[in-house]
Amino acid sequence: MATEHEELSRTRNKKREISMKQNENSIKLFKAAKELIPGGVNSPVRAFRNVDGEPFFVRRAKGCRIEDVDGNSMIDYVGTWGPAILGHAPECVIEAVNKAAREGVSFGIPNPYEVDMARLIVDWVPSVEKVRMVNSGTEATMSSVRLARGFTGRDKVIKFEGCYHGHVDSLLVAAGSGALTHGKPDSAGIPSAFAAETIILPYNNIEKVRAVFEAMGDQIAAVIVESYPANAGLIFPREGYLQGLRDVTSEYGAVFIFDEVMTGFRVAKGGVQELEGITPDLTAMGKVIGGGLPVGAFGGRAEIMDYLAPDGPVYQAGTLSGNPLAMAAGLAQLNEMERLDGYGKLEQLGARLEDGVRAMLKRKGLDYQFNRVGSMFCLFFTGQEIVDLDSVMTADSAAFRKFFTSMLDQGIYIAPSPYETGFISVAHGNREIDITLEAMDKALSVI
Ligand code: HOZ
Repeated sequence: MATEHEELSRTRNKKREISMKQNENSIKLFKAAKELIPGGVNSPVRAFRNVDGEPFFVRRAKGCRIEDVDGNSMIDYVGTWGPAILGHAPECVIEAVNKAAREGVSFGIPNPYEVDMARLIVDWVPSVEKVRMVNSGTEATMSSVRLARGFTGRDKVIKFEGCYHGHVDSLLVAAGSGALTHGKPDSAGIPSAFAAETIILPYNNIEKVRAVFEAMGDQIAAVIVESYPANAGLIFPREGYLQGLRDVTSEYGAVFIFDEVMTGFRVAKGGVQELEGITPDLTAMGKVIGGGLPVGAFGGRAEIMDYLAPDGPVYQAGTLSGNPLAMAAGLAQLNEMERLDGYGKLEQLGARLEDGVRAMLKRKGLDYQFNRVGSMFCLFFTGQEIVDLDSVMTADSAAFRKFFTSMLDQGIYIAPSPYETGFISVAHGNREIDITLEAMDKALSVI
């Protein structure tokens, strides 16, 4: 018997057959994938469940466009979930990876690219004095938390509702991103003893953080926060909130961890900490620094980083960490961003999109919220001011679904979830932004 989801997918695919050129190759691949891969995907939010559909499969991607296996071409605002800041497959990254690969694809022995990458991160990210490379954002946050615990000799960690720090056991509680999208913000499989060490608080409420520190400050190893939460839409901190977190952690000797996996090297060279003038103790990084290859990093005060093995007692390791291809790809991407004044261009494109969206909402008499910083943006289908997860959850998810479907049918790909952030790349241009605004105008008329 067909599940409700399969019924909905069928209806949606029928609609797509009419409006898109064709999608039978994607349908065939997804059928095969579902027999071999849980849910047919290697990361849940890709499954299109929240938009009553089935994913398309990509054949190639170049610049700001992706092309699926049926030949449909789309303007892409997912950008491989953030890394593709120069657009897809930029020549500089292809050349760097090719050149590195000819010398060897993995050594498991120190290589010169690692030193160049470490130097670049230390130069660009204000709070980082030493850095260790890993393979994903999840590894970066997981290792940061372990290091904070080892450094302080304490166990408890404060995290905030709707913040997503990858699929780390102790952080997969009240989480955003795919966990929220699929209605599983508290994953099964996390021992209750682990979850008990995580204190969950609402975002943007400094009084609650202070109250917890006053009650048990000597047990708290760390406060971890997404610098700008970007896995429950895109939320901004209230005036003074981040400084408040900095102050209270300093006062009680807890480690302040900034998760800049999404925002690092994206909103500015030095991430949110550069924009806001905040100095965390540790920073988790990923996405853009890998140039599209699997990379993460965590870094911060030398005194804390030196607690890592082999110098210190906190163990952390990885066969592929500092992989030469990944380092070469990331270095090429970041250097090209600098050469092109990429951040200036992204701000111009982001402002064009924002101006267009705001004018459109006004014209249509809609009070929806639109948040943007540089090339990151999110439209919330609610009139409530967005300050925390509760306000995010007031958004109309049925309206988002219709909006998403209409955008896709018009050849614009945004993330298939209302809880993800959109990304503009340097490969987008005014033309693409204007096409997108026209599509949004139509999509907002059908919801
Ligand atoms: N964690 C990513 C969204 N914030 C999704 C990763 C993926 O599905 O590729």
